[in-house]
Amino acid sequence: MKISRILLLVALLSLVHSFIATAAEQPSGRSIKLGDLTFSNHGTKDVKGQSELDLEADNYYFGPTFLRGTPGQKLKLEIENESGTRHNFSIPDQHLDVNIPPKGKVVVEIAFPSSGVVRFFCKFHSARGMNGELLSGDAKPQAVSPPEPQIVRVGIQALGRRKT
Ligand SMILES: [Cu+2]
Repeated sequence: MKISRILLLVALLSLVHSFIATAAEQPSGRSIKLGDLTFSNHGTKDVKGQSELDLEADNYYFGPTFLRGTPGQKLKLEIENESGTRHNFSIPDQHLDVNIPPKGKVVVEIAFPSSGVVRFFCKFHSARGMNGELLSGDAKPQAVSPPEPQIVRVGIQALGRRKT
């Protein structure tokens, strides 16, 4: 009788413990792996209906890391570099490759894809997890497949390289 009660207690405790462990893994700031790439995860932000967003660039992440918008939505990003390190914001398909000087700020305009996800990254620190994604509609963060040949060019070249 006593032993079974102890066993029950042990079982309960381990259940509680695993629950706490799972909950503790949820906050942002953890790295997640999508395909071959590591993403320093500093959260997901829903920007549907917004035209502007402040994005933080720091060592070595973008915050928020994942932006959720509607298919085709355009968004002006004010990217502020909080660090003393030079960073970069690149989306090759959208002709974006902009350096962000230490403690500096740049403004770029991005477009959400018609479906799925588009990756953005710092070309200097992508290998250290400085990656993020634009998520269209209900798309989940996912590994990005190699560029598809049928990608439609969005006419935002002129807006992409605005200098401050
Ligand atoms: Cu960087």
